[in-house]
Amino acid sequence: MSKKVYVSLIADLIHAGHINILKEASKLGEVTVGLLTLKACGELNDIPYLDYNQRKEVLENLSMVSTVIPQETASYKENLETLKPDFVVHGDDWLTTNQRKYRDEVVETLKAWGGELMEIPYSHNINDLHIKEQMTKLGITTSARMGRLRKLINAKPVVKILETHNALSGLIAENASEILEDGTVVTFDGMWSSSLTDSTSKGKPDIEAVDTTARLMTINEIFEVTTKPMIYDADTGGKAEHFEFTVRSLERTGVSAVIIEDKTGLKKNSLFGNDVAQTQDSIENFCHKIKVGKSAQISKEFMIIARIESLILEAGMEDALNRAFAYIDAGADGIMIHSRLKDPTEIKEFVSKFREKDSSTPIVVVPTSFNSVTTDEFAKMGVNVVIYANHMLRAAYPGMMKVAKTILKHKRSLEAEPDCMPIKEILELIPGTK
Ligand code: SPV
Ligand code: MG
Repeated sequence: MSKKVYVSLIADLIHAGHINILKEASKLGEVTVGLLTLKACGELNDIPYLDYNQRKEVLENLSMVSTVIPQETASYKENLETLKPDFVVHGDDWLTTNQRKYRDEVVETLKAWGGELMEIPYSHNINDLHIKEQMTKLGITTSARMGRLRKLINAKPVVKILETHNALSGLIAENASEILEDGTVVTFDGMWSSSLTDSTSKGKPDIEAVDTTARLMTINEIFEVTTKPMIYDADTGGKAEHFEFTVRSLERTGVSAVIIEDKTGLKKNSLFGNDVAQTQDSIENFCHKIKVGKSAQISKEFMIIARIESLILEAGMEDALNRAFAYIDAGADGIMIHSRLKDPTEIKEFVSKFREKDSSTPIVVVPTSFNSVTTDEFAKMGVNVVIYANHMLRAAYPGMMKVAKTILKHKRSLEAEPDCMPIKEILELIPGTK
């Protein structure tokens, strides 16, 4: 009887490196590919462009592959224990990456029935990451960018979004990364077009005074130099008749989601709370606006997310929950629950009560005030999207003001230099400057 061989793959872009591994694997016996599901890919922070069935179809048509089965987690353990393969075949690259823990688990698991791990020398001149980097440099299509947010929400425990108010802050959201203590590389998943920071950076108040055309100009500048998905803060969405057009314009531009808040009249920023006069819309009116938006939408991927201001305006938890379910019934694709308290208790209470009745509708939070909660904690609570809504602009302004005042004080710029980026660095910051 031929030996059983197991190969685990994402197989988004099949290249010579994969073919080499599958060829070697098929020399050992009958190959079963454990194809990572979207959730499993999310655990590895590697979200494929192609969906599961598209990837499966390619693999099933390769002569080296006998069977394709789903691998539901980044860990191989469950599939290995069911299949009990004689061999697992993998590139030797995982010895030095954050996948090392899965490798060690494979070795341990195989011991139970005397299976063997075969490691094939990694093809250094060709790998997915490099190809994906090259593709990212070429940019992204409007529809691929738009659809990406839904994929990320489905795949990842929590989606991290950073505020952007111009192309430069867009580049930060695109490129900023950090290596954590356990070796995991973390990045932001997408961008937030904030009404507060887009207005502020144009020197205007956050009262819907900057019109949609001007807001879209900012987004187009950001989209010229980035590939990540964007969530758009549309304030109240304006009149339902106008919101229809906003939805179409956002879709055409490639924005993934719009958030509208259930306020009416002259909108003021939520972080003022009841310190300024603000009125919440009726459930009926707001549901009508959601319905109009949903029927204006052309693509399947675009999302309309309803933002509930009940906690901001001290209308109570029950009102917030009633509204959430009414807005979902009207067709909202997600809920944003806002709070301006430092203490996250009311947010936690909302999420847990909401999740008792609805386990799947995405929940979005903007933890500007309740900033002690980590993204991991939000994920455990049942939150899907966390938006850091204003930090890039709030970081930039004090730096600029300090330097301006230092120049005034010293009647020259010498003393301001330590607070400025060196000229050589700014010249080389953007590739293609030379
Ligand atoms: C924004 O960023 O403009 C928002 C979030 O709407 S908040 O400022 O918290 O209201
Ligand atoms: Mg806003």
